[in-house]
Amino acid sequence: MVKLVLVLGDQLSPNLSALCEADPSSDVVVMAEALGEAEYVPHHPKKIALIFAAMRKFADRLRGEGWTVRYYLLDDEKAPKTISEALLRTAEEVGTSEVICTQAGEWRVTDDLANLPLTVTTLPDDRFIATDQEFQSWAEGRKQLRMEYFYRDMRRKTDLMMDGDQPAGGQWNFDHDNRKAPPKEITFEGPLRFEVDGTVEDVLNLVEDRFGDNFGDLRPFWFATDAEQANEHLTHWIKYGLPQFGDFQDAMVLGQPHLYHAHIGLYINIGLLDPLEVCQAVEEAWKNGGAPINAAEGFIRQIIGWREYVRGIYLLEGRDYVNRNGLGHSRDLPGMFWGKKTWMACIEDAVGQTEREAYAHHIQRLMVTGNFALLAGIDPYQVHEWYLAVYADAFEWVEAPNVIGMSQFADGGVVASKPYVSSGNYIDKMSNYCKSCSYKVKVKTGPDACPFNVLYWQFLLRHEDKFRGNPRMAQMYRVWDMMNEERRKTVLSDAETWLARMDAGETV
Ligand code: FAD
Ligand code: DLZ
Ligand code: SF4
Repeated sequence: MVKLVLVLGDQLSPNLSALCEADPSSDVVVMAEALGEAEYVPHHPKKIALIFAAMRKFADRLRGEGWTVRYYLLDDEKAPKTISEALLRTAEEVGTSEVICTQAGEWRVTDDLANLPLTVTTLPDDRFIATDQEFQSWAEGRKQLRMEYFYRDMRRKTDLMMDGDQPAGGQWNFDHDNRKAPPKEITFEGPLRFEVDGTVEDVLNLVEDRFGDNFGDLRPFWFATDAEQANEHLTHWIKYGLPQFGDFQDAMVLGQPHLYHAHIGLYINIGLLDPLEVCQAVEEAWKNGGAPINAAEGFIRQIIGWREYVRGIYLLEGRDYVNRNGLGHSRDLPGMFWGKKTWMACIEDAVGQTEREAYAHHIQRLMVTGNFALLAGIDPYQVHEWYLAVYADAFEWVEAPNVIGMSQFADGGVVASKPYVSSGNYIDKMSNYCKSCSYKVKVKTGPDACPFNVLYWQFLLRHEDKFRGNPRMAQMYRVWDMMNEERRKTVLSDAETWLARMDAGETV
């Protein structure tokens, strides 16, 4: 019997397990631009355009390789609204009931496929380095699931940057070299930008028409949309960005969205680049003297460590993970996350570039927008939906553990051993934002005080029962305990006043 081979918008890899299992001479590939996928959160228009353009080009590539592809265009009058509908319709047309798919990246899609009245064979997604079973066995019986130990296993498994069974350079982790303050001069001009071709232009017109009101600028659109371009992008970054990637990994510079970051998550996550091959290319550059060890190790750790680890957590923790709210936060996400004016230079820059580029780098996501949402006590589900919508690389399996776990501590400490919170000091040390801010980072109370300064203490006090006993937070509570009573009262009332103004919709 003919089989349908489902290829989802983030499965655009020629060696996808479902494609490897099928027969191009008889089986039919199904791809669908589905409104349901485009609308389950209000995705950034650049993200939708990236996925649709890359899907169209991948379908052409498969046809060129001899596959029969049933591709549903979103603007077809009778376009199916969901992936399930596309499969059911094609099954009827072709006269089959058999579907092969590769495990989807989201529980939502996995469940939809499992509920189809068709025979669906699901294959593992072997584009990941760790199998589901490997992660489960690693996690079993451990009290704490710390990424660092998992990462070492992945180094051994891939043999990346290893000297026999020992890490190259005698250390597993060179993170202490990767926290330099922002550079005065930036020598990397940023990611390669690609010309809009006919396929991309068609998609841009469609996205403009159907999703033009979503938060985010569609144009100028310059992303890579096929494997060839993504590889060009990678080669360019390895040559010009990687050498300084490690040093300035945690730095933030006003008006510089990418610094030395790879801008590669979006391409890996939809299958245009293979994570292991990307790491091998980086290792090669290091071996040839094209990058220092702290840059190469730091980058490889993000991919075979963090990226694999968060996927393992997503699968392990199950469907309910995105609803966790361990700190009981319930404030609504304020307008400044959707571009409303704020006087906070750091938030304005991080949100502004998110609006323009569907991108922010890790420290902006964690220590600016994430830190703010956590300190302000925003409902973590709303924070989760925001991150899932606005970043071009956001898919729930990777976004949720980063947001619900690492950033919002809503999972009660599965991912992080303590909340990632800081006062304005950290942002001042790692960026040049505070120099141009209307607030004063050195001022601790009063109308000019940096909001992070007062919200930080209010957060610690709000959750004293949970965190005072955490040895990694003891120092913070000691500082609070040493503050005089009058000062403490002022800090707390300033925090309340500021939050009330924000909740009332004032520009803060
Ligand atoms: P680089 O800094 O150049 O890093 C290289 C690669 O390492 C990334 O492309 C990514 O594949 C991987 N990586 C680095 N850190 C992580 C991490 N914590 N988890 C998983 N992979 C990692 N990453 C996503 O891919 N999708 C998301 O939706 C996403 N949401 C995030 C939300 C929050 C609150 C935080 C704190 C982090 C999030 N991350 C997410 C992780 C990380 O911020 C992005 O992968 C990174 O910023 C992408 O930019 P880049 O490709 O320039 O990364
Ligand atoms: C994110 C996304 C979007 C916007 N559109 C589509 C689409 O039209 N068709 C499709 O197959 N996939 C799309 N995707 C990616 C899916 O949402 C993704 O496969 C699931 O979220 C699982 O990771
Ligand atoms: Fe952000 Fe505070 Fe610095 Fe302003 S002063 S940029 S609000 S950290």
